Amino acid sequence: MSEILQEIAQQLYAGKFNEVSALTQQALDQSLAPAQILKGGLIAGMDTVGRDFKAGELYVPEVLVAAKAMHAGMDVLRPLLVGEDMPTTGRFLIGTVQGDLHDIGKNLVAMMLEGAGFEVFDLGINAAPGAFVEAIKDKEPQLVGMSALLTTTRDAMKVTIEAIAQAGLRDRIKIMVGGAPVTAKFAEEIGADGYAPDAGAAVDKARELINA
Ligand code: B1M
Repeated sequence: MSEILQEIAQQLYAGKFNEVSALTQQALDQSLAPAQILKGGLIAGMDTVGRDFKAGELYVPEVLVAAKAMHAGMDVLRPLLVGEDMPTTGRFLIGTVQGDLHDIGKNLVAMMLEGAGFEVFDLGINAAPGAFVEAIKDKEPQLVGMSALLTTTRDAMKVTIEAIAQAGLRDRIKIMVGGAPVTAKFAEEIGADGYAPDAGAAVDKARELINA
C-alpha cells in the first residue's frame, strides 16, 4: 500500500477528520485514483476500526469519531465518484423497525457498512413494513437490515419479513437483523438470513451474505 494511503487509514482510525480530509486531497493531487483512495485508505482504516470494535478494543464514541473522519474523506471524494462507474460492495437498505425510535446503533451499523464500501439507503426510525417493501422495489438492494432495541418492537421484524414475502420480494434479497433484544435464535425463528451482535460483526455478516 502506498504511504499516503496508509497514513489516511491511520488518521481515520484516530478520528482525525481534518487530517483525513487534507490527506485525501493530497492523495488526489498525487494522481491516485478516487477508487484507490477509497479502498486502500478510507475503507482499509474503517476495516481496522470494525475489527478492533468487535474485539472490544474500541468503544462506541471512538467508532463514531472514526466514522466522522470517514465522512470527511468521502466528502472530498464524492464529487469525483459521482458519475464514475464505482464498484460498490453492494446495496444495503437499513431501518429501525416500526414503533422503535432508537437509532444510535442502527446509524453505527450504517456507517460501518458505508465504510466497507456498501451503498447504504437508510429508512430512519419507525419504518413501517410498507416502507421497507417500497424501498426494496425502488432501490433494489441485495441486503435488507432491520434494527430494534425494544423487546416489544422486535416482533415488527417478523411482520416486516412477512410483508416482504407477501409482496413477492423475499427471494430477491437477504435479510439481516440486529439490536439489543435480538439473538441468533430469534433471527432464525422469524426467517431472517443473518444476525449480527454489533456493527463490526454486521459488516462481516453482510459480506458473507452478499457472497453466499
Ligand atoms: Co431507550 N430503551 N427507550 N431510549 N434506550 C433501551 C433500549 C432500554 C434497554 C433501557 C432500559 O430500560 N434499560 C429499554 C428497552 C427495554 C426492553 O425493551 N428490553 C428502553 C426503553 C424502555 C425505552 C422507552 C420505552 C422509554 C420510555 O419512554 N418509557 C422509549 C421507547 C421509545 C421508542 O422507541 N418507541 C425509549 C426512548 C429512548 C430515547 C429516545 C430516549 C433514546 C434513543 C435515542 C436514539 O436512539 N436516537 C434511548 C436510549 C439512548 C436508550 C439506551 C440508553 C441506549 C441505546 C443505545 O443507543 N445504545 C438503551 C439502554 C442501553 O442500551 N444501555 C435504551 C448504544 C448502541 C450503540 O447500541 O443500539 O444496542 P445498540 O446497537 C448495537 C447492537 O445492538 C448492534 O450494533 C450496534 C452497534 O454495535 N445492532 C445491530 C443494532 N442494530 C443492528 C442491526 C444489525 C446488526 C447489528 O443488522 C441490521
